[in-house]
Amino acid sequence: MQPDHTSVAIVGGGPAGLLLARLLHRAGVDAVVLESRDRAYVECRQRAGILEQATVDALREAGAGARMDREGITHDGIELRFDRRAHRVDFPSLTGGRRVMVYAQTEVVKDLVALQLADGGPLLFEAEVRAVTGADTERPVVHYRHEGRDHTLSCDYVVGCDGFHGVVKRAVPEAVRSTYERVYPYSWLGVLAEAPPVYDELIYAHSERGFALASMRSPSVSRLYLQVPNGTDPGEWPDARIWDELDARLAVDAEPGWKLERGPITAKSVLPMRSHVTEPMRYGRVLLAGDAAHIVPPTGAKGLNLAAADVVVVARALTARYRDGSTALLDSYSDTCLRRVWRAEHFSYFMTTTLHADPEQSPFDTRLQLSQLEQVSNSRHAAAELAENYTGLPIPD
Ligand code: RFL
Ligand code: PHB
Repeated sequence: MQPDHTSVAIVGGGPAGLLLARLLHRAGVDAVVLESRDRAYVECRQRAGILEQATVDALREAGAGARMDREGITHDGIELRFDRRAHRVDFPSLTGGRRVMVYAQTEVVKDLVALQLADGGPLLFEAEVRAVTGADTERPVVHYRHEGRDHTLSCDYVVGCDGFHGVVKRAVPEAVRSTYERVYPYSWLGVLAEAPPVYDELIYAHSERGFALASMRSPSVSRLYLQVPNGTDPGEWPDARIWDELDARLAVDAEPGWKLERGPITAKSVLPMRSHVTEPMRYGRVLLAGDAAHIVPPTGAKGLNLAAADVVVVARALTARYRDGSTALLDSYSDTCLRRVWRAEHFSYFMTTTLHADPEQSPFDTRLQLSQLEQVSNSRHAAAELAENYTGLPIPD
């Protein structure tokens, strides 16, 4: 049965849309989630891996904390490698006790889908939203296609959680919509490998050969990334070339002959790097959240966390609206989120441009990067700034 009316229509069943659905369900607000892809696709899309404390708290509040608390791995820092040296940034001592958790986006999505389906919460897969009309009226309408037929869903509010290529942002008229964008001159080759993680925390490496990141999914699965030129075909990177390049970019003088433990590579993909913000994040009865409104390059591990923070703010605003008729939080939604979004945009840009080798880069630029990384190693203030941004700012009340 396709519902034809609800209080809140949520477009997109990624982490933002699913988390919002659970938070609204807990607050007793009706919502329907429309997701264009099928369940298996949504659950297996390989993306982010690091959760900030505020995201962990939101998942617990949504009732989705049980498996995360059992299987997630708490990390107290990251290692920076540059100039063939390693420097660890210790989060708790620099931030008054903050940490991050390694728990993959695939698992977050699986947990949220299972919860939503377990109590019959409306979640339609393969329901592709084509347009939203009436954004500036009291009864916006979502037009979607499901099982070969066109349908409409009328509602009080539409929340566009439909990612960067989503359609909901088109409901904001061009005359009021501003976009800000930067495209980076490099991409990441991301691989999953059945090999134990290199180290018990993440390693972010600057090298003249380009950036490398060693992350993990579990005690036996590594997630590894290499900077590659835009337009790279993953076929140009046979497994041995990937391992050799990781060895070279992660090498430090203190451990001569050090090599990663190799294992079968089970997935390979290339991801372009882009920063993008759409403003405002609300127009009339339409709100944008997560990648639908902003994306960051993944170097700061912020994408999923920003999406979670947005929907926490949306959920509070809609809960207040349905509980006591107050629209104050809806009115301030865009400004509240954009302040946090721009901080994360800056941090992601900083991490990206400090750690990657721009193809146009001069030796002067490389010296500046190394000086910046030295500063993080030598100055408690610089390290604390990095740690504070990496572990994430609190979500404002
Ligand atoms: P998502 O996850 O893109 O979910 C949007 C959902 O909307 C659906 N959709 C529609 N549904 C109905 N009708 C339509 N017309 C629709 N159009 C789209 C889509 O099928 C999808 O299910 O956005 P959300 O929920 O805002 O979550 C954001 C995060 O997914 C994202 O910020 C991060 O994954 C970004 N990101 C990474 N972040 C990190 O912090 N670390 C990473 O390593 C990392 N890797 C990545 C990433 C993003 C990637 N993308 C988007 C290309 C790797 C990739 C490949
Ligand atoms: C990941 O584990 O996929 C990951 C971790 C940290 C990042 C980006 C990606 O900055």
